[in-house]
Amino acid sequence: MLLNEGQMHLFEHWPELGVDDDKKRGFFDQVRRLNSSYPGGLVSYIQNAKKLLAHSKAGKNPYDGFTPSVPLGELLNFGDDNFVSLEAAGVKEVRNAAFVLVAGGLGERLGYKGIKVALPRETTTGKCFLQHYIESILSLQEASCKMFDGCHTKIPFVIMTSDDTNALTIKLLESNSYFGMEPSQVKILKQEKVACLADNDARLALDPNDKYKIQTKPHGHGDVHSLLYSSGLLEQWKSEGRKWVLFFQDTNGLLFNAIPSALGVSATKGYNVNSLAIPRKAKEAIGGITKLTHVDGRTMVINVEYNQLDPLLRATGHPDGDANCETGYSPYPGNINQLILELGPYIEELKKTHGAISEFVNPKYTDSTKMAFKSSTRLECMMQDYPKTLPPSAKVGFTVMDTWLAYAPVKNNPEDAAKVPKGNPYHSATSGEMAIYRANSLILRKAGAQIADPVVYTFNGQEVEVWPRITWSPRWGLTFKDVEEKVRGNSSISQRSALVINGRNIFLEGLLLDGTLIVNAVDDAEVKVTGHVHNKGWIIRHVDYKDTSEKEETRIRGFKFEKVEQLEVDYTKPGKHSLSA
Ligand code: UGB
Repeated sequence: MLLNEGQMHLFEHWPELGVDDDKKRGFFDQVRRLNSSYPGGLVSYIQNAKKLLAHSKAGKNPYDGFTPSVPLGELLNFGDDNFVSLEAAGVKEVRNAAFVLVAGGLGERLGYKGIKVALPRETTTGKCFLQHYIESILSLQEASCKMFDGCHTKIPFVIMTSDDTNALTIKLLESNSYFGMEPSQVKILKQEKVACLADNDARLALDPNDKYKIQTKPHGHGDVHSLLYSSGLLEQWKSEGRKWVLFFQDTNGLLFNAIPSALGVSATKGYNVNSLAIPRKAKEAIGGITKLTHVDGRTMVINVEYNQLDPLLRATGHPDGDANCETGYSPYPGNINQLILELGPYIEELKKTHGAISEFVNPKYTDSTKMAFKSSTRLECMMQDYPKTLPPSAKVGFTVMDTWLAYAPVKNNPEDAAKVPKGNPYHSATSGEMAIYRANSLILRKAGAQIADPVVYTFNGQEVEVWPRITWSPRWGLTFKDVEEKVRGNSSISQRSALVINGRNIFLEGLLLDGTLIVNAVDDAEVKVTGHVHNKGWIIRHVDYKDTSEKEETRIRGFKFEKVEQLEVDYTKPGKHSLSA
């Protein structure tokens, strides 16, 4: 098979039979794995690569013949009646959902040594992203089941890992008892890397350190579709009556603020595909959701990656390319790669494609003749390209939400973040954490509490707003209505304060907080928090990212808390309690 596909070079250096035979067997083991993990096998991979490399060399634009225009979608306003009713519809529906986290990426842009889902989402509680995601899913499960007598569903949670993240992800789950989720609810699907390509003829590259091994690199998050298809999980979910599959990325600490209402949109609009989006600044490094109309009449609503949107616009009569409009934002909403797919049509589509997703190749050529590569390349694919193969009858929509509510990923290292043009988001560990406090502060404000204005600090060269450090466990404030019901009377929180709400039935009733307060309560305890809490609190200290005496998690955010004084109360017994300070 390899010889037929022009891969003779892989064997040219092989010594005669009897020499290195075990290594040769190892080579074929790897070939077998590469063959079975790609839809259509290695022959398809090599043929696809030849085609895409030829297009790349010829400078062919994948969007040739397409004209972009601004698509129509759902625009939500946090906290209004429509938002609240969509959240209720989403919570009701979530018992029929399954969640899929793509966490196979190394996070090269962030440069963090560990896995990204193990990073603290915020350092007031120190809870990591994975813990927050699992607690959010469990809270949604509980809230959804409560609406239906006798519903005991366990929402499935799939994590896609890769060789780079698999062992550490399993270790994180096992050493923390799956953060309270039943281990049987969690399924790990490991993506395989794909073969590297050495030249324009798609000759496979050998590993520079091992001539019996083909060099491999990640294929991208688009692998999630073929893995789900081949795992048999989709059919299993269908037989259990499930209706929705929700995909999300590794480090967006705000994501679950958006899930109930977005799922509500999918359910009420009957969307087969619903992409979550935010207002996007022109040139921001997130894809733009675009309507593409082909000269032959075909149309699709699809993410166009940030590096392709600008040339596409320029080539189709928009001389300014990817530019902000009068709103101060690009007219193309930003894709945050959180997708909600309707399970039935998804399965039907995957039966046709087996999960293969439209691919691309991005070789770095040595010069303009495009005859040779600086280093080997490979085919890549993205999960948001799933709609590309859908028929025009498919209902493909999107939902735009406020950025402060829905999106604050941790992708960039401090040095790169500091270079982000002013006004564009940093997407760093610093901004990711500060975004949690800002969102929680704004949500509490909307619920009627008085929250002090933020002050501006500079950490690791990034100017950020520092709001009171307010956090709560997902079971406290899953939806805006939950929060509204728990904020009663006149409560106020000063800028230097930190508040941790850890329990389901904790009510803020005329709390005046100036300092640090941590309230922990078991589920059956109903706690009224009132009165004036004043203490020295937690002081924010700067940390330089080059200071290796600090932990990497701390250095990349550029600050830490000095815990000078706090009030921490634990309610471990059921019943009514009052914290009247
Ligand atoms: N991932 C995998 O699971 N496997 C892989 O092989 C690669 C990644 P990045 P990217 O939200 O700002 C995406 O690297 O791909 C996981 C969208 O394409 O963080 O540059 C990885 O673990 C873009 O349109 O992002 O850009 C992580 O969870 C825009 O929405 C996820 O895939 C952008 O995200 C994303 O990987 C964004």
